[in-house]
Amino acid sequence: MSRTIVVGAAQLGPIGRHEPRAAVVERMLALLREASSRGCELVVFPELALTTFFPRWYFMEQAEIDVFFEREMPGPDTQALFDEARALRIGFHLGYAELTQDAAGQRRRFNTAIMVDASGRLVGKYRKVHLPGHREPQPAFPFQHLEKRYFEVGDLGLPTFDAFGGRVGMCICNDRRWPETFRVMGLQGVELVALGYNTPVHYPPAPELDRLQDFHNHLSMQAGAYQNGTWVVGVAKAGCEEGCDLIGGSCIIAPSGEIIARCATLGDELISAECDLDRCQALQATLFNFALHREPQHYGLIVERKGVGPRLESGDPA
Ligand code: ING
Repeated sequence: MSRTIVVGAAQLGPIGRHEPRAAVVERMLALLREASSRGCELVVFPELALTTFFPRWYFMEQAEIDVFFEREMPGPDTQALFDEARALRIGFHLGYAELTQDAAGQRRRFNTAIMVDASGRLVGKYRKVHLPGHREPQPAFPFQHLEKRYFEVGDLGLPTFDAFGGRVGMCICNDRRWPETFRVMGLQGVELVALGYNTPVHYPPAPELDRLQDFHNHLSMQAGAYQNGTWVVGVAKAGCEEGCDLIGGSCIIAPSGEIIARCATLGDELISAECDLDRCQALQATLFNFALHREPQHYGLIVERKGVGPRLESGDPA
Protein backbone atom coordinates (compact mmCIF):
# COMPACT_ATOMS: atom_id res chain seq x y z
CA MET A 1 0.00 0.00 0.00
CA SER A 2 1.78 3.15 -1.20
CA ARG A 3 1.91 6.15 1.04
CA THR A 4 0.70 8.65 -1.53
CA ILE A 5 -0.58 12.10 -0.52
CA VAL A 6 -2.30 14.41 -2.97
CA VAL A 7 -0.66 17.77 -2.22
CA GLY A 8 -1.73 21.24 -3.35
CA ALA A 9 0.50 24.30 -3.59
CA ALA A 10 -1.74 27.35 -3.16
CA GLN A 11 0.20 30.31 -4.51
CA LEU A 12 -1.15 33.76 -3.61
CA GLY A 13 -0.84 36.85 -5.77
CA PRO A 14 -0.20 40.27 -4.27
CA ILE A 15 -1.84 41.29 -0.99
CA GLY A 16 -2.37 45.01 -0.57
CA ARG A 17 -1.14 46.80 2.53
CA HIS A 18 -4.71 47.54 3.63
CA GLU A 19 -6.36 44.38 2.32
CA PRO A 20 -8.41 42.99 5.23
CA ARG A 21 -7.43 39.50 6.48
CA ALA A 22 -11.02 38.40 5.83
CA ALA A 23 -10.58 39.20 2.12
CA VAL A 24 -7.32 37.26 2.00
CA VAL A 25 -8.96 34.33 3.77
CA GLU A 26 -11.73 34.37 1.16
CA ARG A 27 -9.04 34.01 -1.54
CA MET A 28 -7.49 31.16 0.42
CA LEU A 29 -10.88 29.44 0.84
CA ALA A 30 -11.38 29.53 -2.95
CA LEU A 31 -8.01 27.78 -3.38
CA LEU A 32 -8.92 25.30 -0.64
CA ARG A 33 -12.19 24.40 -2.40
CA GLU A 34 -10.37 24.00 -5.71
CA ALA A 35 -7.89 21.74 -3.89
CA SER A 36 -10.78 19.69 -2.49
CA SER A 37 -12.21 19.24 -6.00
CA ARG A 38 -8.83 17.77 -6.98
CA GLY A 39 -8.74 15.40 -4.00
CA CYS A 40 -5.95 17.22 -2.15
CA GLU A 41 -5.19 16.03 1.39
CA LEU A 42 -2.67 18.78 2.20
CA VAL A 43 -2.57 22.38 0.93
CA VAL A 44 0.53 24.56 1.38
CA PHE A 45 0.02 28.33 1.62
CA PRO A 46 2.89 30.91 1.41
CA GLU A 47 5.01 32.62 4.06
CA LEU A 48 3.24 35.52 5.85
CA ALA A 49 0.15 34.56 3.85
CA LEU A 50 -2.38 36.77 5.65
CA THR A 51 -0.91 40.19 4.94
CA THR A 52 1.28 42.11 2.59
CA PHE A 53 5.02 41.54 3.03
CA PHE A 54 5.40 44.37 5.56
CA PRO A 55 9.18 44.05 6.18
CA ARG A 56 9.59 45.99 2.91
CA TRP A 57 8.79 49.14 4.90
CA TYR A 58 10.45 50.86 7.86
CA PHE A 59 7.96 51.59 10.62
CA MET A 60 9.01 53.75 13.58
CA GLU A 61 6.23 52.69 15.94
CA GLN A 62 5.83 49.14 17.21
CA ALA A 63 2.04 49.59 17.09
CA GLU A 64 2.25 50.15 13.31
CA ILE A 65 4.24 46.91 12.96
CA ASP A 66 2.03 44.84 15.24
CA VAL A 67 -1.06 45.29 13.05
CA PHE A 68 0.53 42.73 10.72
CA PHE A 69 0.88 40.11 13.48
CA GLU A 70 -1.55 37.40 14.68
CA ARG A 71 -2.10 37.28 18.43
CA GLU A 72 -3.95 33.98 18.26
CA MET A 73 -4.14 31.15 15.72
CA PRO A 74 -6.84 30.53 14.75
CA GLY A 75 -8.08 34.04 15.38
CA PRO A 76 -11.32 35.76 14.38
CA ASP A 77 -10.23 36.12 10.73
CA THR A 78 -8.62 32.71 10.33
CA GLN A 79 -11.22 30.55 12.10
CA ALA A 80 -13.11 30.23 8.79
CA LEU A 81 -10.02 28.70 7.18
CA PHE A 82 -9.65 26.13 9.97
CA ASP A 83 -13.38 25.35 9.86
CA GLU A 84 -13.54 24.88 6.08
CA ALA A 85 -10.37 22.79 6.01
CA ARG A 86 -11.75 20.51 8.71
CA ALA A 87 -15.12 20.28 6.91
CA LEU A 88 -13.32 19.38 3.68
CA ARG A 89 -10.93 17.10 5.62
CA ILE A 90 -7.89 18.81 4.15
CA GLY A 91 -4.72 19.50 6.09
CA PHE A 92 -2.86 22.73 5.46
CA HIS A 93 0.38 24.66 6.04
CA LEU A 94 0.06 28.38 6.83
CA GLY A 95 2.70 31.06 7.22
CA TYR A 96 1.98 34.09 9.39
CA ALA A 97 3.55 36.71 11.67
CA GLU A 98 3.22 35.42 15.24
CA LEU A 99 2.97 37.78 18.25
CA THR A 100 3.08 35.79 21.46
CA GLN A 101 4.04 36.16 25.13
CA ASP A 102 6.61 34.03 26.88
CA ALA A 103 6.35 32.69 30.45
CA ALA A 104 7.77 35.97 31.74
CA GLY A 105 5.04 37.89 29.94
CA GLN A 106 7.58 39.25 27.44
CA ARG A 107 6.20 39.91 23.94
CA ARG A 108 7.89 37.76 21.28
CA ARG A 109 7.58 38.14 17.50
CA PHE A 110 8.37 35.38 14.99
CA ASN A 111 7.97 34.63 11.28
CA THR A 112 6.00 31.43 11.85
CA ALA A 113 4.46 28.50 9.98
CA ILE A 114 2.09 25.84 11.23
CA MET A 115 0.92 22.50 9.85
CA VAL A 116 -2.64 21.35 10.58
CA ASP A 117 -3.90 17.85 9.71
CA ALA A 118 -7.19 16.85 8.04
CA SER A 119 -8.93 16.60 11.41
CA GLY A 120 -7.95 20.18 12.32
CA ARG A 121 -5.25 19.07 14.79
CA LEU A 122 -2.16 21.27 15.02
CA VAL A 123 0.61 18.96 13.81
CA GLY A 124 3.50 21.31 14.38
CA LYS A 125 4.85 24.83 14.48
CA TYR A 126 8.08 26.28 13.08
CA ARG A 127 9.65 29.70 13.57
CA LYS A 128 11.96 31.01 10.83
CA VAL A 129 15.63 30.63 11.74
CA HIS A 130 17.39 32.41 8.85
CA LEU A 131 16.25 36.04 8.82
CA PRO A 132 17.57 37.82 5.71
CA GLY A 133 17.96 41.49 5.04
CA HIS A 134 19.02 44.08 7.60
CA ARG A 135 18.14 45.41 11.03
CA GLU A 136 18.53 49.13 10.26
CA PRO A 137 16.68 50.86 7.39
CA GLN A 138 18.76 51.37 4.24
CA PRO A 139 17.65 54.75 2.82
CA ALA A 140 19.47 54.12 -0.47
CA PHE A 141 17.43 50.96 -1.19
CA PRO A 142 14.19 51.23 -3.22
CA PHE A 143 12.52 49.10 -0.53
CA GLN A 144 13.58 47.63 2.81
CA HIS A 145 13.96 44.06 4.00
CA LEU A 146 13.69 44.44 7.78
CA GLU A 147 13.02 40.87 8.92
CA LYS A 148 16.00 41.07 11.30
CA ARG A 149 14.33 44.11 12.87
CA TYR A 150 10.75 42.84 13.10
CA PHE A 151 11.30 39.15 13.98
CA GLU A 152 13.39 37.17 16.42
CA VAL A 153 15.39 34.18 15.24
CA GLY A 154 13.18 31.11 15.58
CA ASP A 155 13.53 29.27 18.90
CA LEU A 156 11.94 25.93 17.94
CA GLY A 157 14.83 24.50 15.95
CA LEU A 158 14.13 22.50 12.78
CA PRO A 159 11.79 19.74 13.97
CA THR A 160 9.85 17.20 11.93
CA PHE A 161 6.41 15.77 12.59
CA ASP A 162 4.65 12.47 11.90
CA ALA A 163 1.53 13.27 9.89
CA PHE A 164 -0.20 12.53 6.56
CA GLY A 165 1.21 9.00 6.73
CA GLY A 166 4.82 10.15 6.76
CA ARG A 167 7.40 12.49 8.26
CA VAL A 168 6.93 16.14 7.38
CA GLY A 169 8.87 19.30 8.07
CA MET A 170 8.71 23.02 7.46
CA CYS A 171 11.06 25.86 6.74
CA ILE A 172 10.44 29.42 5.55
CA CYS A 173 11.75 31.36 2.57
CA ASN A 174 15.39 32.32 3.18
CA ASP A 175 15.84 29.05 5.13
CA ARG A 176 15.74 27.20 1.79
CA ARG A 177 19.00 28.85 0.68
CA TRP A 178 20.95 27.28 3.57
CA PRO A 179 21.75 23.57 3.01
CA GLU A 180 21.90 23.06 6.78
CA THR A 181 18.14 23.61 6.89
CA PHE A 182 17.29 20.61 4.74
CA ARG A 183 20.09 18.46 6.14
CA VAL A 184 18.94 18.86 9.75
CA MET A 185 15.49 17.66 8.64
CA GLY A 186 17.08 15.04 6.37
CA LEU A 187 18.88 13.61 9.40
CA GLN A 188 15.42 13.07 10.89
CA GLY A 189 14.23 11.19 7.81
CA VAL A 190 11.95 13.94 6.54
CA GLU A 191 9.88 12.93 3.51
CA LEU A 192 8.07 16.16 2.67
CA VAL A 193 9.14 19.74 3.43
CA ALA A 194 6.54 22.51 3.11
CA LEU A 195 7.81 26.05 2.71
CA GLY A 196 6.42 29.43 1.74
CA TYR A 197 8.35 32.40 0.41
CA ASN A 198 8.10 36.10 -0.44
CA THR A 199 11.06 36.78 -2.72
CA PRO A 200 11.53 40.15 -4.42
CA VAL A 201 12.97 40.07 -7.93
CA HIS A 202 15.27 42.95 -7.03
CA TYR A 203 17.97 42.30 -4.44
CA PRO A 204 19.46 45.73 -3.65
CA PRO A 205 22.76 44.47 -2.14
CA ALA A 206 23.56 42.57 -5.37
CA PRO A 207 21.34 43.65 -8.30
CA GLU A 208 23.41 41.55 -10.68
CA LEU A 209 21.62 38.56 -9.16
CA ASP A 210 18.15 39.87 -10.00
CA ARG A 211 18.01 38.04 -13.35
CA LEU A 212 18.80 34.75 -11.51
CA GLN A 213 16.12 34.90 -8.78
CA ASP A 214 13.89 32.23 -10.32
CA PHE A 215 16.90 30.02 -11.02
CA HIS A 216 18.25 30.40 -7.45
CA ASN A 217 14.80 29.73 -6.03
CA HIS A 218 14.46 26.38 -7.79
CA LEU A 219 18.18 25.54 -7.45
CA SER A 220 17.91 25.85 -3.66
CA MET A 221 14.73 23.81 -3.31
CA GLN A 222 15.69 21.16 -5.88
CA ALA A 223 19.07 20.70 -4.19
CA GLY A 224 17.37 20.40 -0.80
CA ALA A 225 14.99 17.79 -2.18
CA TYR A 226 17.60 15.73 -4.02
CA GLN A 227 20.39 15.83 -1.40
CA ASN A 228 18.01 14.61 1.30
CA GLY A 229 15.66 12.45 -0.79
CA THR A 230 12.58 14.43 0.24
CA TRP A 231 9.58 15.99 -1.43
CA VAL A 232 9.64 19.80 -1.31
CA VAL A 233 6.57 21.99 -1.81
CA GLY A 234 7.57 25.63 -2.27
CA VAL A 235 4.81 28.23 -2.43
CA ALA A 236 5.15 31.91 -3.32
CA LYS A 237 3.36 35.04 -2.46
CA ALA A 238 3.86 36.39 -6.00
CA GLY A 239 3.32 39.36 -8.28
CA CYS A 240 3.66 43.11 -7.98
CA GLU A 241 2.77 43.75 -4.34
CA GLU A 242 2.66 47.42 -3.30
CA GLY A 243 5.04 48.28 -6.12
CA CYS A 244 7.50 45.48 -5.32
CA ASP A 245 7.80 42.60 -7.83
CA LEU A 246 7.85 39.21 -6.10
CA ILE A 247 8.85 36.03 -7.96
CA GLY A 248 6.40 33.18 -8.45
CA GLY A 249 7.62 29.74 -9.43
CA SER A 250 5.64 27.83 -6.79
CA CYS A 251 6.31 24.17 -7.37
CA ILE A 252 6.18 20.59 -6.16
CA ILE A 253 9.56 18.84 -6.29
CA ALA A 254 10.08 15.08 -6.13
CA PRO A 255 12.85 13.46 -4.01
CA SER A 256 14.77 13.03 -7.30
CA GLY A 257 14.98 16.82 -7.49
CA GLU A 258 12.61 17.00 -10.46
CA ILE A 259 9.96 19.72 -10.53
CA ILE A 260 6.76 17.77 -11.26
CA ALA A 261 4.33 20.72 -11.07
CA ARG A 262 4.80 24.47 -11.13
CA CYS A 263 2.63 27.56 -11.22
CA ALA A 264 2.42 29.43 -14.52
CA THR A 265 1.13 32.77 -13.23
CA LEU A 266 1.95 35.40 -10.61
CA GLY A 267 -1.53 35.32 -9.10
CA ASP A 268 -3.68 33.09 -6.94
CA GLU A 269 -3.09 29.67 -8.47
CA LEU A 270 -3.35 26.09 -7.29
CA ILE A 271 -1.17 23.29 -8.56
CA SER A 272 -1.42 19.73 -7.26
CA ALA A 273 0.36 16.42 -7.55
CA GLU A 274 0.36 12.91 -6.13
CA CYS A 275 3.35 12.62 -3.82
CA ASP A 276 4.34 9.01 -3.15
CA LEU A 277 6.37 9.21 0.06
CA ASP A 278 7.87 5.79 -0.66
CA ARG A 279 9.81 7.41 -3.53
CA CYS A 280 12.06 8.97 -0.88
CA GLN A 281 13.67 5.60 -0.26
CA ALA A 282 15.22 5.49 -3.76
CA LEU A 283 17.54 8.25 -2.51
CA GLN A 284 17.52 7.86 1.28
CA ALA A 285 18.34 4.14 1.17
CA THR A 286 21.05 4.39 -1.48
CA LEU A 287 22.91 7.46 -2.73
CA PHE A 288 22.03 9.46 0.40
CA ASN A 289 22.09 6.68 2.94
CA PHE A 290 23.52 9.04 5.58
CA ALA A 291 24.47 6.26 8.04
CA LEU A 292 26.50 4.54 5.32
CA HIS A 293 28.14 7.46 3.55
CA ARG A 294 28.39 10.58 5.73
CA GLU A 295 31.68 11.33 7.53
CA PRO A 296 30.75 13.85 10.25
CA GLN A 297 34.26 13.70 11.75
CA HIS A 298 35.27 16.00 8.88
CA TYR A 299 32.33 18.41 9.11
CA GLY A 300 33.23 20.14 12.39
CA LEU A 301 33.53 23.63 10.94
CA ILE A 302 29.88 23.58 9.90
CA VAL A 303 28.79 23.74 13.52
CA GLU A 304 31.85 25.31 15.15
CA ARG A 305 32.02 28.42 12.96
CA LYS A 306 29.41 31.08 12.19
CA GLY A 307 31.43 33.01 9.62
CA VAL A 308 34.43 32.33 7.44
CA GLY A 309 37.68 31.69 9.43
CA PRO A 310 41.24 30.58 8.79
CA ARG A 311 41.83 27.66 6.48
CA LEU A 312 42.41 24.18 7.87
CA GLU A 313 45.92 22.76 7.76
CA SER A 314 46.04 19.56 5.74
CA GLY A 315 46.60 16.41 7.81
CA ASP A 316 49.18 15.23 5.30
CA PRO A 317 52.73 16.19 6.42
CA ALA A 318 53.96 16.00 2.76
N1 ING B 1 12.90 36.65 1.17
C1 ING B 1 14.05 36.50 0.37
C2 ING B 1 14.50 35.05 0.20
O1 ING B 1 15.42 34.55 0.82
C3 ING B 1 16.10 37.39 -0.43
C4 ING B 1 15.19 37.37 0.77
C5 ING B 1 15.66 37.91 -1.63
C6 ING B 1 17.34 36.82 -0.33
C7 ING B 1 16.52 37.88 -2.75
C8 ING B 1 18.21 36.78 -1.45
C9 ING B 1 17.78 37.31 -2.64
O2 ING B 1 13.90 34.43 -0.66
C10 ING B 1 12.62 36.17 2.41
N2 ING B 1 11.43 36.53 2.92
O3 ING B 1 13.40 35.49 3.04
